[in-house]
Amino acid sequence: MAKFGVEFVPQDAYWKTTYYAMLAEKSGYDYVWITDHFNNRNVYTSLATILNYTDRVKIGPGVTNPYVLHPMGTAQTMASLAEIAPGRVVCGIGSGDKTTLEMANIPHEKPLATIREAVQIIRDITGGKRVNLDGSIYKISGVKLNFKIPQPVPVFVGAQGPKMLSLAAEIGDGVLINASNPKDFETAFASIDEGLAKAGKKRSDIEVVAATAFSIDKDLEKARQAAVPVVAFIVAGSPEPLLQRHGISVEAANKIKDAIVKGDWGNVFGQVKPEMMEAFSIVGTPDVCIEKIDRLLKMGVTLFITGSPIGPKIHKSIELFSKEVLPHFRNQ
Ligand code: F42
Repeated sequence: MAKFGVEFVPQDAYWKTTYYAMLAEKSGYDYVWITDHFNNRNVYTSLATILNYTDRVKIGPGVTNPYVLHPMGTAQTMASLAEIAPGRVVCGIGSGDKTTLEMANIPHEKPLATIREAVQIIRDITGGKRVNLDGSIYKISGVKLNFKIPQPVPVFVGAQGPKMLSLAAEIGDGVLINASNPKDFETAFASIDEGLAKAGKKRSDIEVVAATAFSIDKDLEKARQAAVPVVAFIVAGSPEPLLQRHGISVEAANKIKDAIVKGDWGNVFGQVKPEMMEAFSIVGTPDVCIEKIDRLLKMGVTLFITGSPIGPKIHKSIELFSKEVLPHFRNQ
């Protein structure tokens, strides 16, 4: 049966994100993911608070990165969280937000090898092993936690590019794909299958996660308006081949980027075209959302995430999703 997750950006005070997470658990979601960006609240503080106020839902960073926090630190934090809530903690890790890393003058070198070794370190340390690694990135000797958790924390790898997608499938317990349109999943599955073949794994050995830009409301226009700023940022930050895949010109993307930089939001709203919304979000009434989610699940997505903005009012959209979308898939 398909699983469902929700992603929160901890841009609000901790109690608000915790309240949303409690609501998501009550509404029947299986996973809560908290994004990790320096300018927002700390992801692990948010996760610890949420764990104390929830009982069932699985939670994790979606996603942290090995450049700002060394994977030993990530492993120690994940193990500590797993002690609070055994079996409910998962670790999402990706190569990180280039802009922030540049601002901190942290070299973003060799992301593939860095992620490969980081995943091994997190898995081994949370699995209670003494870690000795003479890697091309990390050299670690004799590191071990002096407390134990029942099982290693599952590691999901956030990936967009073909090589990272392949690596994520090869080494991860799950692949977290930031995309909303079937075309992107078609391309992603080719890389995922390559990675699985390398590791001698099957599709059923991993979770394939669609981390979508999602907005639901009974009023289609309200759902759309809520998603426009998110789609604008995605278009502005997308590489050319991705824009090309969706028939969006670089000039159109640059116009949006310029308007964002100038803070000219009236212009941003004017420049975000229907084809951009279609390419980079799932937006609509419950019926429309069901149809689009169904399509991704039929392609092989096993965990669907309703990501930012979720809807014009987060709590109302979670309730609407729970009442009118989730039952459709739970009763199948
Ligand atoms: N990033 C955040 O900072 N915070 C978040 O909360 C977050 C959430 C999130 C959720 C899902 C998801 O899929 C991604 C998410 N991200 C988040 C973004 C993530 O951190 C990455 O920025 C994003 O996934 C883009 O990275 P990528 O997977 O496309 O990989 C990059 C590095 C890439 O260019 N990959 C290429 C590819 O084909 O996959 C390979 C690049 C390559 O070959 N590099 C060489 C190497 O050896 O690694 C050489 C590079 C060198 O050093 O010169």
